[in-house]
Amino acid sequence: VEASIPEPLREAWKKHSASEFTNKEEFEKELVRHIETTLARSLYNCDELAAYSGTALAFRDRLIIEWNKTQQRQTFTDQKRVYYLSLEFLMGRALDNAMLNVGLKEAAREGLSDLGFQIEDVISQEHDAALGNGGLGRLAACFLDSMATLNYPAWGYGLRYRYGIFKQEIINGYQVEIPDYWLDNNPWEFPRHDVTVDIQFYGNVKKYQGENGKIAHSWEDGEIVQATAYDVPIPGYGTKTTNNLRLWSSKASSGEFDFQKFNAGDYESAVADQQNAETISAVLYPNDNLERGKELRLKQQYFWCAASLFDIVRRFKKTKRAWSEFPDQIAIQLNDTHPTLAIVELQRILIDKEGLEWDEAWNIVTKTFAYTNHTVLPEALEKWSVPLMQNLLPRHLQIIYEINLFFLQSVEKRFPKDREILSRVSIIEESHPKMVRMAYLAIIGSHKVNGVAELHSDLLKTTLFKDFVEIYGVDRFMNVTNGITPRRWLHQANPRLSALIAEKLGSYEFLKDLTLLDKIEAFVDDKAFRAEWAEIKRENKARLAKHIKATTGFDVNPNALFDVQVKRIHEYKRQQLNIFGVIHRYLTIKNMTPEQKKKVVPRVSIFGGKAAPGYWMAKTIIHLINKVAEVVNKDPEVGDLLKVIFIEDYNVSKAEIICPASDLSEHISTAGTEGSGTSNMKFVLNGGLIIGTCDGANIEITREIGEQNIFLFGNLAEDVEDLRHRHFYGDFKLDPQLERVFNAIKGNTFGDAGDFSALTNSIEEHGDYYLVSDDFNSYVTTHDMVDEAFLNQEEWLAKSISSVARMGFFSMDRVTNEYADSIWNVEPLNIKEDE
Ligand code: Z15
Repeated sequence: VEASIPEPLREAWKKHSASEFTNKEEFEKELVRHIETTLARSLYNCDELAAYSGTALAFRDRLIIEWNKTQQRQTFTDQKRVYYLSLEFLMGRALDNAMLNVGLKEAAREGLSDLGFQIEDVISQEHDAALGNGGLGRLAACFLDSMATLNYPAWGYGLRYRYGIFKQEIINGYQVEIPDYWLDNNPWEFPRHDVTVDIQFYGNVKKYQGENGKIAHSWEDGEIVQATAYDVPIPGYGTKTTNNLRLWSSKASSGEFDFQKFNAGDYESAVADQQNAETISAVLYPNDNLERGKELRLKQQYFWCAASLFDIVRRFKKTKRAWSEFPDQIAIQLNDTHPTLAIVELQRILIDKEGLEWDEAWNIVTKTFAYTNHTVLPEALEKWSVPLMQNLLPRHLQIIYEINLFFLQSVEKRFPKDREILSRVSIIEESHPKMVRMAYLAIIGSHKVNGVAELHSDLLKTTLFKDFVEIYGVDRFMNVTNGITPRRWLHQANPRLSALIAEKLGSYEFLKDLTLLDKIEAFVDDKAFRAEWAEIKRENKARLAKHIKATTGFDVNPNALFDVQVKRIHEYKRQQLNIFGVIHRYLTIKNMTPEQKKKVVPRVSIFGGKAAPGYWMAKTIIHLINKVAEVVNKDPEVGDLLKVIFIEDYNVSKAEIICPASDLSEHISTAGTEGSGTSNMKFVLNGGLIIGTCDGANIEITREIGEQNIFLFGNLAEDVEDLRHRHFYGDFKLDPQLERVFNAIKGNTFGDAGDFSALTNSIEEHGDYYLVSDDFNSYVTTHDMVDEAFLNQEEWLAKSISSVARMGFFSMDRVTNEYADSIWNVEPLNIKEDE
């Protein structure tokens, strides 16, 4: 059916086309209209939540107009598009971002004030969109922001989880998980009930004689679940481009199936089918850097990949181009191995549905896909059991075996004398049960594979993917060091710092070209500038102190050194090292004379982060932090010299308060374990210094800002294997200062020592895999150097300013352009004012 209005009628249409508000007056009019009509409220009945909804609806209207124009223009010019497939998008709040991007936050501030509201209170009504776990999900969100800002024709594809990452409460020192139901009254999504795809599961494969006598395959029977599209507009900063994030929601297929059962009186089973289908998009798996091989997770992956591929292929087919042009029109980026089934699904569509020859199809597939790896941790690498896949996706398993066969044949031809290489690189691991190695499949099905920081990409090439470098050559493997969007992580989170920089540089242009920041280094000795810089940090710390008081009841002194570690709780990220260091500090202070105490730099040790619900050791670390806080914070011998704070429910909007308020932040993973880390960049960009290991992007941060501006410590990645090996053979001696810490824990200083024995045992008895003891001395002496440096506030300030000045490299825009040039081969498309 043609849905387009015929030419002669379009004049009438255009005359009434929606228009955009552009100033305070027009904003107020839109706000009141939405409150009085869309929301059916009035000035006698308007709380902050209603003011939020009205404001969001007003800004949403603006975004929608730009979004429509962008999509029309992108369709019309029909140039190459990027599709970013990610199982996680950790978006945070949308309203503040929308206001800043369209340049009308000040108009909204004044308008809201005229009508009786404070803009900050209105903004904070919004519920975070938390469809992600940590770094990987937030990176996807930064990608969307940057691709829109740089005018790339790009879509995100993800799952519309009914429940995002759980909300965390701390009760008696323990983490408790609360479901995060976030969808009620979400103004930012548009259900597309007309955009649906039927997704098949289970069933079996039939062979038949195709038209030209060839053997063909069809996947029959099984179950059908329906995917419905929900679209979220993604505005760029200072541009008309508004891209699309399409999230799929599952429900029972609107088939006769349920009705038959229903009519036959089998109500229960009809309803059960319904619930079963809805379960697919019900909840985000709350593991970060861990894959557990559950069937529902595989269902989520296939459901989302198949719906997205169907949508992409449908859009391509409308252009009536030849299949060979597919990779010239479409680039698909795989965010980790989670979407690897998309490779198999495209191959299946091309050979089973569209009748292409295997080789022709495979050539298209490999030119289309590229894969980003985010970790070398073995427990995070996805493997799916062959029997599981055989049952759920029988045709896909056949195709995987076929891909593997052709691949292994080519390897055998090239390395005829190497007996072991075939079993090493086979997609199928010959274990019991057999497993499908998704990373290998992703490499074989892609034309480019990248890691997320230099060390990480080097490790990929020399360890995990070594054989594949031999097979495909080193050019298939590359590094693109991660970045962050300066819009959210500087301008939005730290408006005063952003304004100060803009004042010195003469404009906000640096938000679009972050390398311009280097010009503020010229002001490093400017007295007034320095004073202002220091005052902004103080104000940000006072704001965090207020938040801490309101949420934990503890008073913290904004003049103390704020030492922050916020990220997912994981043994490899070593929050245990941090809390042991805090205990060490506590014990040291308690042994001091009053004279010695006068020289101590007061500290607030701030922690935040979620543990995966089934990760016992991570939960034990949270418990210990909270128990230490209880003891330390009420110890009169310590007073203001040390406070320990655990901030509940760390998420994107809390990060926006915390990052601008740190003096020092901790990025202390065991060397060689963190892919990149991205909060390290956020903290430095906000004028905080960091203490860190030579790991992930800490290394490039050091290169950019200079060794004198960072506190590095600990063993190097190249020495980790050897140390672990030595521990394994009994060559282990607990660091004496750490021993003092353990003795305090074992003496029940922080409650029942039995609660923490797993933690101390993992170090003393089980080989200290993460090298906590090996790095402890280096860690505490480096913290002493931090204190020393903090005493000289003028020096500290200079470090802070020149670090920020040199952070240009870590803009997400640099990252996006690198992907665009060296992986996607796409060009920006400007959306003009008059279209
Ligand atoms: C995740 O958040 C990351 C890697 C993963 O493999 C999974 Cl499953 C989740 C993180 C890395 O740990 C972190 O170092 C990196 O900065 C981030 O991805 C973005 O690349």
